[in-house]
Amino acid sequence: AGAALTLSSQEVQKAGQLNRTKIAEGGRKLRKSWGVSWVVLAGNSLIFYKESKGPAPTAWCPASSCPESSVDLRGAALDWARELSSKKNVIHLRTVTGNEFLLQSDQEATIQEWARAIRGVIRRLDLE
Ligand code: I3P
Repeated sequence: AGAALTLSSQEVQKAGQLNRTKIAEGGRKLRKSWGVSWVVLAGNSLIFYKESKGPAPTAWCPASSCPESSVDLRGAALDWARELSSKKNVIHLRTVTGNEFLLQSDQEATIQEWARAIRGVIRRLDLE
């Protein structure tokens, strides 16, 4: 949880490990490449931290030195992705800029909690 702790200036609503792949960038389809990410929902963003590939593969690298990408949830859309993957428990996130991600967990309850939390942020931003 080191990555989340450095985000003290923003409200961390949820953090955890998920399987993740980006499937579109600016509306252009990408080749799927599933990987494990440390995902943090904070403020108006979903932030992805890559798993460390260094000598201690079980450790998450510090946020300050870790490649990360951040998704602005304003105007985003979240759906279940039953037709976009052969995996189960997959959600599909689309941003206004045409970036699309699939997020997956083997635990149905885990992905349901993430779906609820992300939808909550999207709804809050829709009302602003
Ligand atoms: C892809 C890989 C993905 C799979 C994807 C395949 O093959 O097996 O795991 O997505 O299916 O194309 P490759 O490694 O050769 O790129 P899912 O696991 O989500 O089904 P898709 O082409 O039907 O999206």
